[in-house]
Amino acid sequence: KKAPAKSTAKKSSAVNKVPEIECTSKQMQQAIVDRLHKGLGTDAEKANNKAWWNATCHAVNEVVFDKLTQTQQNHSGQDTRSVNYLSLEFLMGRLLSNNLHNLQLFKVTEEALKALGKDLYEICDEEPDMALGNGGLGRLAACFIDSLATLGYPAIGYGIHYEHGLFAQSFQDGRQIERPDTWREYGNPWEICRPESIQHVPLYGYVETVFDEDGGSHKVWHAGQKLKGVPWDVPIVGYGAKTVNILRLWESRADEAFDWDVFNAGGYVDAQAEKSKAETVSKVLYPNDETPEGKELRLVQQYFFCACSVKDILRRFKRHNTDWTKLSDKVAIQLNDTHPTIAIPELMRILVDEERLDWDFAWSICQKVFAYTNHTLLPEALEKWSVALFEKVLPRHLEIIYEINRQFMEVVEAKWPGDDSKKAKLSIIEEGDDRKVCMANLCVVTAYKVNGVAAVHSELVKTDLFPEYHELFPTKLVNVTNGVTPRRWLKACNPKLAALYDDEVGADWVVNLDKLRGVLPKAKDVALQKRFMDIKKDNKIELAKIIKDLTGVEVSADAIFDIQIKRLHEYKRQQLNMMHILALYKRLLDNPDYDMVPRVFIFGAKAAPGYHMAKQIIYALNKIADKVNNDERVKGKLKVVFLPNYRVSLAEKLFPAADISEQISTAGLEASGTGNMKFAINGALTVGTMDGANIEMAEEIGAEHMFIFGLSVAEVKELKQQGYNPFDYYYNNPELKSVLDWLDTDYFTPGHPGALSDIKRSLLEGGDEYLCLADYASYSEAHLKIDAMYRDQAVWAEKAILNSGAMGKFNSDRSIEDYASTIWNLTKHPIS
Ligand code: B1H
Ligand code: IMP
Repeated sequence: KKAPAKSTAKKSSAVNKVPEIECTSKQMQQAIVDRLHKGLGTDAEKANNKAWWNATCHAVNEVVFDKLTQTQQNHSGQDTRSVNYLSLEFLMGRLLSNNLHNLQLFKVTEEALKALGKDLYEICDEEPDMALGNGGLGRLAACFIDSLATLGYPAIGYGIHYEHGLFAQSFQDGRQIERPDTWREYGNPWEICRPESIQHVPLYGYVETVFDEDGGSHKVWHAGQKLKGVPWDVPIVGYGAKTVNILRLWESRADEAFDWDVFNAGGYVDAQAEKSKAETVSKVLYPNDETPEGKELRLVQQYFFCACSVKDILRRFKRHNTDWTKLSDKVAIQLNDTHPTIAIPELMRILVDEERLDWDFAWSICQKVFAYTNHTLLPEALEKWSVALFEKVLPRHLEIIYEINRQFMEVVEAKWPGDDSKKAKLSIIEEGDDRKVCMANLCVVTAYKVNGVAAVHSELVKTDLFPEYHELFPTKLVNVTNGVTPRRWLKACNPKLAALYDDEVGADWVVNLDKLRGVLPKAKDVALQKRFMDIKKDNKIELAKIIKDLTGVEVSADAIFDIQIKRLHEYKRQQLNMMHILALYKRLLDNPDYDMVPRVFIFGAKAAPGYHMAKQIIYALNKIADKVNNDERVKGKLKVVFLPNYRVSLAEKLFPAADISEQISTAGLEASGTGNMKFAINGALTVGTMDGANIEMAEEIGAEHMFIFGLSVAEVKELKQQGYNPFDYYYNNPELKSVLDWLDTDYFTPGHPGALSDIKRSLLEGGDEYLCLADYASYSEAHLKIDAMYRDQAVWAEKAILNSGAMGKFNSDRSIEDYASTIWNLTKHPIS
């Protein structure tokens, strides 16, 4: 047995503990009705739920804006050091319920709406998700800004104000259909437009060398196009509502100054075309999780938002400072993956070309300002831009990168004299027919710290991804394990379990998740187990209704709810889950009395629109679901549902209702995972590989309380080195063989034999890159253990409590404290 307080994580001390907003239910009623009347020009009789939602948000904003102003005045007045979190993605989800919880106004508002004949939960369901992100990376950014505000750190999130977030997904005959997301079609109450802080962004054009009178020279970039960046601020309310930080999102518009030229030349229509071209820059989020698009528009998006953000940061700095040596005292810029890398040469350009600082001085500043988080080892995810494209879009930045690289190659030469292979590997410019700029290399060369997102990932960053850089800069590469905010992912999404924890360990677990350890010694307590399992059952009943609504499939809350929700990617191995489902189905058909605890397999996943195999797997799962769910021979023991349009708001209904969490990536490929944490906090047991944060979860929880299976990172490497042959497993495991052969028939796709064959082909002739066959037997065995354990509800309840209670480390407050102390050197500025 594990000793209890095993977490070595530092305690996070939130500064915002005491609720201080005085607001009675009557006052809230009044504020909401007022907003209906005076803000929306309607009344309680006419208003639909959307209007009630809008009015409630505006009523809440009256409190939020006040706190926002206080915080911003305080930070600005004290000229505090702040962190600037640059991210192309912020997957915020809905804000009403979360803001109410963080303001500690949820109960009051619930009562107020009840008195007005409305249900707060229904009103919250009206809110469209703010889906400005793809998956884990974007949601992590959202959890981090929640924690930064909760802990009282001065921080700004910078991103893009996409008109369309991640596409909405539906299914047609089992195939994924993408539709544009329209989160702000009718406006959004949470954002404030700030035309007073507009920025101007040059693009394209050419670079001129201007010779100075003193014999020196400097560069002038003559832009071919100019964009205007309009900032929209979303207030980020910390728990306890003392600190309200901002998320600043840039929207692109045509620059009027530029348009006028065309207009005056008689080109009114051309000017309109320019305008709409400018607006496409922030039009849509690229939907490729893990596989960046090398398209011009994406590079323009990246530069546009970095240029706006860097200028905004410098504008604030210059309000109080003239001494550039102070920039790194006041400003930390965190690059969320390589997507905002272009901020580095942009800062250099401004310092050298515009502020006319000496190159070496400017470079020393840059090296103290930027830090970079790496989120993936997948080779296809490492961003590389073609030099030709760079030269066209950002000619001056390319020159700057060349100069950074030239100087860096001297460092490499000094360390490894004459070693050209080292230079080729470390160079920011990849040579070849199509020369490339390697963004990760530029980040590592510049940043003063580079972090991975879980212990194993950070080790692999040192040993496999950047070993030479690690040799060169031995203290640069560090780890900060990911975390998730317990406000959204327990308190708001699972109110019943949250209330149980309030009773058991005290309500401040919400700002100190380690407190949940208080339930560990009571894990065998029958009364606690009953409350815990009753809550789980209630949540499953709720989810069963949603499943029925969305898919028409009836599922029983007595079955094991076995859930895999995440982006569809072959490395995440939804296809392994699928193979096991087929095996169960086969067992049930071969033996009508096959003894198994009824199981509902639940999926939610979007596939990148251009990712063929991912879309095939969705299709296969939908087809298998159709067949299984309508087959009476399985006697209701097996159900498969694929919920359409997985998104944050749906995730909030799934995590609390899960018995089993599927975290089954090939070891070494999931950098961290954060869904794994959300499941466990809500009392699901994990079936998972020793990958990413699963490893640290096993350290905290005890591996014996999880269903760990499959090859380890070292074993994966060894097997690949030996030469992996999936056919060895295919021919040696008859169940596996028959399952894969099934995919060649038209059993699941009547009239279309072979419609699923390419999945089988990629697992056999294709070489099974992600080792599904190698891990299959072990996975299947883990599921037998799940089945056996579930039969003893006391044991299951005990394990569920042990999982949830041990998750303190995976609080994003702890992650932020780690960043603040090891990377940002940031101090709290509590707002009184
Ligand atoms: C993660 C991405 C990502 N890693 C490129 N990398 C993208 C890469 O649009 N793009 O081009 C988008 C996203 N996302 C995820 O980050 C990891 O796979 C997870 O394991 C990790 O938990 C998450 C947060 O660190
Ligand atoms: P993971 O890949 O299982 O770690 O999932 C990461 C987190 O990202 C999930 O917990 C969700 O909050 C979020 N997420 C993943 N995929 C999607 C998606 O397609 N839409 C919205 N959110 C997603």
